[in-house]
Amino acid sequence: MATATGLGRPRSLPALPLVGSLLQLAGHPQLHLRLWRLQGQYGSLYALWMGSHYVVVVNSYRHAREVLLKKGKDFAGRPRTVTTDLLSRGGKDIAFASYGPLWKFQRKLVHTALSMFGEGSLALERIICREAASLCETLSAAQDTALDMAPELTRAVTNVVCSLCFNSSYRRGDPEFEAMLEYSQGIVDTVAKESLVDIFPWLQIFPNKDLTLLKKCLQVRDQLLQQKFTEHKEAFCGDTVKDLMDALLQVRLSAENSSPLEPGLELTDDHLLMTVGDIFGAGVETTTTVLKWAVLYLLHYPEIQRKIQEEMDHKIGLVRHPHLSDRPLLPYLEATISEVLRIRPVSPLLIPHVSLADTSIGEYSIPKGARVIINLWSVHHDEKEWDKPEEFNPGRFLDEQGQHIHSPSPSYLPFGAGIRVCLGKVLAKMELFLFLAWVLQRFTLECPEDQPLPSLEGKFGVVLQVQKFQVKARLREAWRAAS
Ligand code: HEM
Ligand code: PLO
Repeated sequence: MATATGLGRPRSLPALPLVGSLLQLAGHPQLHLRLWRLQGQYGSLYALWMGSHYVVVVNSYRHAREVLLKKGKDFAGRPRTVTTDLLSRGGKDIAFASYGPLWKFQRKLVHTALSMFGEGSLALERIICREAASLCETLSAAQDTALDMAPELTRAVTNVVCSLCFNSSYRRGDPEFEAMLEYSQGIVDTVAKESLVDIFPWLQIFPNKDLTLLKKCLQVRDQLLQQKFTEHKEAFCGDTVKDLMDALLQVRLSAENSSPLEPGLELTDDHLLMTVGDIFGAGVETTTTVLKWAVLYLLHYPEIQRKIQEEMDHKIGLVRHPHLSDRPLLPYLEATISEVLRIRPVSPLLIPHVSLADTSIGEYSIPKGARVIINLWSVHHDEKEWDKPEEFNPGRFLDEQGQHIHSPSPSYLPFGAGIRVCLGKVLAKMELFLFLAWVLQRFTLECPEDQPLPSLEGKFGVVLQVQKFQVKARLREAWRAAS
C-alpha cells in the first residue's frame, strides 16, 4: 500500500475484521518467541492487528535503533490499556504514561532523586552490602538443604529499594513483606501481557478472573503505598530529605512555591504515589528476576561459576568482602551478568511504544498512533549479530586477554535506549554485581542431588519470569578455611 510519504507499509499478517491477526497469535503464550519466529515468513519488520490496533513488530537492531534513538521522539508514546491504566491510575506514573511535559518533569525528578540518593553514593553501597550480608546469613543457616532462593533474593532487593524510597526495610517473615510478595506476583501475572482485555477493552464488562485478581492485588499495593506516603507527608518538614519519597515531596513544594504551574501540569498525590509505585515495582521485579536467571544459569554451568570464584579468589581474596570499586577487577563476573541480560532479557518486548506522528522505519511508512513492539528477544538472538546466540557464553563479552568487558555486537539493549531508556540501569547494575559477588565469594550453588536441572525456559509476561526451582548453597572450603 502506498502512503502520503510515498513509502509502503510493512508487510502485514492476515487480519480478520474485529479480531485482527489474533488467530496467528492465539495458542502461543510465549509471545516474544512467536513474534521472533514469524520473521521467517514476514521478514524482520512486519505489522499485525491486535483487534483494532495496528501494531508494528521490530526484530532487528537496525530498526530498533531508528525507533529508540534516531527517531526517539516520534516513538516516545505509550499505549493506554485497561490493565496498565488500573496499575498507574490512568498513566500517572512514568513507565506507562504517554509522552508529555508532565511525564518529562516526573522522569527528570526521579532521575535527580536517584542520583542524589543512590548512584555513586556510598550510602547505597552500604545498604546493598548490608542486605548481601543478611542474604549470606540466611544461606548459611539453610546450608546443604534444598532452598527456594526466590523469596530471599526478593527480600534483599526489596530492602534496597525500600531503604531508597522509604528509609525502611523488612525482616524475615514480616507479614507486610509476605503480603507484598503475594500482591506483586498477582500483578506480574496479570498486567500488560497483551491479554485479551487489553486488546478488546469492552471485555472488561464481563467477569474476568485475571482482572479481578489484578484489582485485588492493586488494592493491597495501594494501601501499602498510601500508608508510607501519609507517614512521609506528616513527618515532612522540608529541611531534611531522608529518601526518595521526601525528595519528591520537596521538589513538589519548591515547584509550587517558585512559580504556579499551569493547570494540568501539577504533580498530584496520585502522580507521586504512582511514581514511587513504579520505582518500587520495577526496582524489585526486574533485579530479582535477573538474579534468579543468573543463579539458574550458574547451576547449569558449574565451570562458569568456578571461573568467577577463581577470579574473585585471585583479585579480592577471602579476607574482605567485595566493593563496588572492585568491578574493574572482576571482568568475568561482569561478563556473566551481561550474558544473562542478553540471553534472557527481563523485558523481552520492552514496553510497547506508540508513534506520535506519521513517520517511518527503514523503507516503511508508519502512521501516527501505531503501536511499536521492539522484540528484544530477536535483537539478542540474531544469528547475524551473535555467534551461536543460544549458547550461554560470558566469554563473548570479553576482549582477547579476558581483561576488559566489551560487546561484540551493538545488537544489545537490555535496558532499552533513548528517551524511554530504563531509569534504574545504574542502580540495577550495582545490585547485580554486589549480590552475586558476595554470594559467590562464600558459596557454591548447586542443584540438589535428587532433583533434575531446572528448566531454562522463561514464562512470558511484563517480565520474563523464571520457573520455581531449588538450590543447595554449599559454604566453600576456601571460605571456611579462611574464616
Ligand atoms: C523501563 C529494563 C531495573 C525503572 C525499562 C525498560 C527496560 C528496562 C527494557 C523499557 C524501555 C522501553 O520501553 O523502551 C530493566 C532491566 C533492569 C531494570 C533489565 C534490571 C536489570 C530497573 C530498576 C528501576 C527501573 C532497578 C528503578 C529504580 C524503570 C522505569 C522505566 C523502566 C521507571 C520506565 C521508563 C520510561 O518509560 O520512561 N527498564 N530495568 N528499572 N525501568 Fe527498568
Ligand atoms: C511489577 C509488579 C509491581 O507490583 C508493579 C510494577 C510496576 C512497574 C513495572 C513492573 C511492575 C514490571 C517491570 C516494569 C515496571 C516499569 C518498567 C519495568 C514494566 C508491573 C520494565 C522492565 O520495563
